[in-house]
Amino acid sequence: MRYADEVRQALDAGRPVVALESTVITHGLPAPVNLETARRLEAAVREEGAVPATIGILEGEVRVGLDPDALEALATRNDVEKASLWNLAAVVAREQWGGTTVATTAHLAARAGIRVFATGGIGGVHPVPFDESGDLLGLSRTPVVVVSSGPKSILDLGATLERLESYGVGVVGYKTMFLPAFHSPDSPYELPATVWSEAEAAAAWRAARELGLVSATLVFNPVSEGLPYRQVIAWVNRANEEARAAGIGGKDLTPYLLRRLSELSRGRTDEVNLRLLEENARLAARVARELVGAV
Ligand code: PSU
Ligand code: MN
Repeated sequence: MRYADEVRQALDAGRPVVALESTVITHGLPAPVNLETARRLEAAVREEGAVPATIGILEGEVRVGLDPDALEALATRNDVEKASLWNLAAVVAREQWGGTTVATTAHLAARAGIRVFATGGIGGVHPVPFDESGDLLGLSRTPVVVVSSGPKSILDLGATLERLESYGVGVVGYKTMFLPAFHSPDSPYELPATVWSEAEAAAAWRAARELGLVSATLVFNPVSEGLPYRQVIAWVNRANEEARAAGIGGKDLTPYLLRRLSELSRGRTDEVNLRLLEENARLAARVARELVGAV
């Protein structure tokens, strides 16, 4: 693992650091929005007084904090693997390039001593049988704060929430009692707990450490201006049917569905995606500041 100087110095000095994932750059958003977004997220973290550490794999080397050239290379090359936990070691061993998923980024962040991580939406249970994101089990054994806008809307939200309960992943809504549904700020699914401030979110993470829990603390942050839940569900159902008809599955399913949603909504889902990514980066930075000095 190689650290950017700025990240290394911030960690050594106990200053707030926020990890950012790279699959959203390499497989989630289309070019050139992906690179612009990656830069904007780093700027948002800085504006809130923390140091951004985008995590990715360059020629088999895990980088914690990417310089502008590295970020651009990851965003523009077409030979970048989607590095989930099951192929992470192989990508490193074979000296390949990789965009790290939520589970992978969370693991690497925890290993680097970074406590807070921001993303758009976490993976979960797909409506097709047996396709369940490695994010779920991964987050059950990785002690970091993960700020997201809920499970991605392409998923079975009810099943995803049930699975988070089964795996004992810590879940709190940020100023909401209902599960945010990524592109929509709400859904009918009730959450087990709510925090009303950054300080309360940080306190939940501290309590988890004191209790010896190993799971992540998921902070679900509803997007400020989203799309109506019913409308998103209609697009999602259609995209899922198309994926099934076209025989698309496995690791290609999530990128395919996100792109289809963007087409069906004429870009409105992308607009919301960018907004929530930035809002999550900002909230994560504020939570990281609350955790300064915590053990
Ligand atoms: N959220 C987005 N875009 C994405 C992802 C999340 O807005 O591309 C990525 C995350 O990296 C997440 C991954 O971990 O999709 C989940 O993929 P899968 O369902 O194959 O585990
Ligand atoms: Mn999958």
